[in-house]
Amino acid sequence: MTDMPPLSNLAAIDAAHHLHPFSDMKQLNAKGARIIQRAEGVHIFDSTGKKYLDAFAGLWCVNVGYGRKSIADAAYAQMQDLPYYNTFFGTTTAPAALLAQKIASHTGEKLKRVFFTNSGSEATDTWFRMARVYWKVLGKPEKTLVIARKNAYHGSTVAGASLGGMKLMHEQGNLPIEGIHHINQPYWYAEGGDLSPAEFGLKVARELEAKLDELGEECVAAFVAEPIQGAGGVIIPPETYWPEIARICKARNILLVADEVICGFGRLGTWFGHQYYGFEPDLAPIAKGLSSGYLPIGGVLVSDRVADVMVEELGDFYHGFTYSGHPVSAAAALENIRIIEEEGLVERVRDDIGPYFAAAWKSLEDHVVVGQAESVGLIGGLQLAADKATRRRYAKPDDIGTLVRNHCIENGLILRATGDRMLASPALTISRAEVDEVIDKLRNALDHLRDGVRE
Ligand code: PXG
Repeated sequence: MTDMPPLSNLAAIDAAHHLHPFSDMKQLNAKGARIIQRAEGVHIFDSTGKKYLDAFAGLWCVNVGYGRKSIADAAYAQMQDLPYYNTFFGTTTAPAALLAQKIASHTGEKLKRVFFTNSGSEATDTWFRMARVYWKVLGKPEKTLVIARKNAYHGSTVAGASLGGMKLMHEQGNLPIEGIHHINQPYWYAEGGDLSPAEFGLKVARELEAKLDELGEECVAAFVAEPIQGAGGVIIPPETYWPEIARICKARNILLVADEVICGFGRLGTWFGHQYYGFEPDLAPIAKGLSSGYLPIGGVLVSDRVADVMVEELGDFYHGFTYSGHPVSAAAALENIRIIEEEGLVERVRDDIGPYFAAAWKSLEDHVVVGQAESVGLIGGLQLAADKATRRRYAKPDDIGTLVRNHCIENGLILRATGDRMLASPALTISRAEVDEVIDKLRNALDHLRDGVRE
């Protein structure tokens, strides 16, 4: 960039003018934001030159790693040819059409169409409207309610925050909006009591059935869940959970929506999270790994069941964004997917680096402050515990997670904490040596917790 003010001034400029998402601005301004300047592979560098291993792939999104010149080149070339045109009113562009085709080549038999958005949140709002429209066209306009889960994350728009199960978000802005109901999450460690994980998986899945009985399935449009909850703490459901959910949705005739924003594009060692768990959603929002975050783009995968009704019977769907299918974002996403294919990154996660990461992550379970270390592919959740034997948790979970996270950051490792769970979600390109470094640094932070915290 030309005309950059000295870096020393940037934090002050930022504090004066920039309001950040999910941040206590008073605290942040007092401290000054860390300025991230450049990145390469799995590493980011701040303005002091400090290097960090980013085991979180930005925000669960940089699946192909940083510094991919070919994605920059694809965007640059597209910007010179056609920087923008819309996909409303009878037009399309080559990148948008080809990207839709490319995505459909990885989705299995029934999810053959895509509606483009700019983000996961917009994808949430999009499927939410689609689901209601679908039932209305089928002559069931009363099927409008949506069942979601506590502690889920589906974005920050009004529908996204409402469908999400985050209490703190609901308290800001009088949410959830009407027509949304939440059931419990499959978080065995904290909520499973004396049940085995398998028993607990069935029990929470059957809460969907009970909720349908209570609301009347003739009033319910859909159930939505992340295959693995991300922001909620990498909550990996027991194996019994998804088959039962899929069975109930089918038996009770409601749409099943899989939020693939984090699980999509290779993270679980499959192209999509529902493929890992072996079920078929009717709708599936995507974003993040679709472009590895190089440019904003998201979308909704639409099954034939829903798409056929929308295409053949609806007429206009009065919905869309100026930048739906933006040609430059689409060109970047196409190149991103080409890289995933060419380098076999999905297979690498399934057969090679995923199993390596799983063993390394699991090894942390021998640590006295760790209750459970679980992972699938390259997503890991580490439960901190005050007492392993009884699954007793620390009294102030947020403080504990923050303490471990801050220690990691000081040591040059970026991980995320949700309460007392440490979360990892590195680029699919991470090497074995880099996985070892993540584990060493995290273990060091766990030692710090063990040595420093008196209950
Ligand atoms: N669904 C899921 C499952 C997500 O994880 C969204 C939808 C919304 O996507 P957009 O592109 O609108 O942000 C997300 C986003 C965190 C964190 O702290 C997670 C997300 C976003 C910001 C922070 O873990 N996930």
